[in-house]
Amino acid sequence: MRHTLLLSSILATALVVSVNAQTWDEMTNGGGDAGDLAATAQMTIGVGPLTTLTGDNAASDADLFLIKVVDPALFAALVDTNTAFDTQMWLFDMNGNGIAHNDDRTSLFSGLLGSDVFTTGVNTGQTVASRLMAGECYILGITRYNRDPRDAANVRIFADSPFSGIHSPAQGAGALNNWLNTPAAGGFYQVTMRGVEYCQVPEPASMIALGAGLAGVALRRRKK
Ligand SMILES: [Ca+2]
Ligand SMILES: [Ca+2]
Ligand SMILES: [Ca+2]
Repeated sequence: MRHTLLLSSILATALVVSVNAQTWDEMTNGGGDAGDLAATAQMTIGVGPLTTLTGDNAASDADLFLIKVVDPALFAALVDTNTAFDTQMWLFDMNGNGIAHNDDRTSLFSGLLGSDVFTTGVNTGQTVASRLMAGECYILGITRYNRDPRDAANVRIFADSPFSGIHSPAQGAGALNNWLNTPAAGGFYQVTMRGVEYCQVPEPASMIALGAGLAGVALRRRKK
């Protein structure tokens, strides 16, 4: 009985730690480069709100992450000004179909809000929120200017300008297939988000394994 209580409290502690972290780093949490295409997008795993995303932009890189939008109206993804380069931001569905793009929101840093109204493309005049469903996972991508996504026919998925525009997909554009242009490495980037959670909640088995690991630590400490 005491063991059950101990394990329960450890699991509760592990959950609280996960909720408080609220961050995802491409290397620390993801273990390496976030993929450049829909099939290799990096899964974010955790419990509760995901508020900060960090990573490293290599030469000719695109970093795609799977995130869950839980509140389309509140949705925000804003590149922080501590980022080292001229960013571009991309939002795709799970199959790589374009949803939204911005290049320069604040100075050269990108950002998208649920309340933004599209200024180009097939959804001109609609809000970004109207293209999102609560509880669905989407692909959020970061590239350095001017690495741009194209479909299998090498058609640009979004308009390239104006740079301040909120772009929806171009008429007839297909899903993400390749990236155009080859910028030098950009380095560190950070994105602050609202209305977003981790795409995947940890498996119960891994939570129990984590609890068991912590229990082992607790037992070893008690023996001293
Ligand atoms: Ca990448
Ligand atoms: Ca930019
Ligand atoms: Ca561009």
